[in-house]
Amino acid sequence: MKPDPVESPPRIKRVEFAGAIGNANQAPPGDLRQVAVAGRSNCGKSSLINAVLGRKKLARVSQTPGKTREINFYEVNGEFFLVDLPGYGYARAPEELRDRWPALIEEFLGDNARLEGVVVLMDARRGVLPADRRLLSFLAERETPVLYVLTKIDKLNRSGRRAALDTVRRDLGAPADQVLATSARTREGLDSLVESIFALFSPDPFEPTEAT
Ligand SMILES: Nc1nc2c(ncn2[C@@H]2O[C@H](COP(=O)(O)OP(=O)(O)O)[C@@H](O)[C@H]2O)c(=O)[nH]1
Ligand SMILES: [Mg+2]
Repeated sequence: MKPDPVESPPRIKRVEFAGAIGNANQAPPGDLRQVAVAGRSNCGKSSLINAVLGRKKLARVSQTPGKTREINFYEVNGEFFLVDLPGYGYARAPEELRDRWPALIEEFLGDNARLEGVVVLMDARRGVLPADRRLLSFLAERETPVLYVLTKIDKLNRSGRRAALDTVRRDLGAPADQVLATSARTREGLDSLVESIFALFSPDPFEPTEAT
């Protein structure tokens, strides 16, 4: 038997906008498996998606938070969809929209056989807020794998970072390595995030596995 080849980390090589849906009853733009990205409005979701997918303006960085109500699908390497969910919990959104977003999000996430996991973004300076808890308990009930990601970590100094990470880990009861610290601005943590996203698909579906 040949020894295992040294594995290079998975990379995002090719990204295409695949389509958008406005409600959870609409079909996704294909059968690929999905990893969704969720977070409060203004948590830095668009910036992080753009930074991770390596294309400026792929996901709109909004000057008017809370406006995006669609679910956008980005096809990555022709292998899976990164799914951009609407931001939730924006205090100044019109009431009927504010109430509808969580429903849209929960309908989409709740009954989705193609969903491999959800990346939940939280502003590092704000930590886990009630709307995040609602989403996280919803996902926990369904045993959906979750990656916890702090955003805008560049805004904190060293001790602030440690405090933010400790607080979130304690709040979530999450093991240390399940909470990632990221910055779209400095690109800190983005390689780890990409690796963690690929790791949601296990066993590795992107390499041919040899029968043993
Ligand atoms: N310092 C810093 N600011 C960020 C970062 N990511 C986003 N922002 C800022 O946070 C605000 C909201 O970002 P956006 O990506 O539109 O958030 P979204 O509403 O969650 O999509 C904008 O003013 C961004 O410039 C980051 O990593 N570092
Ligand atoms: Mg946005």
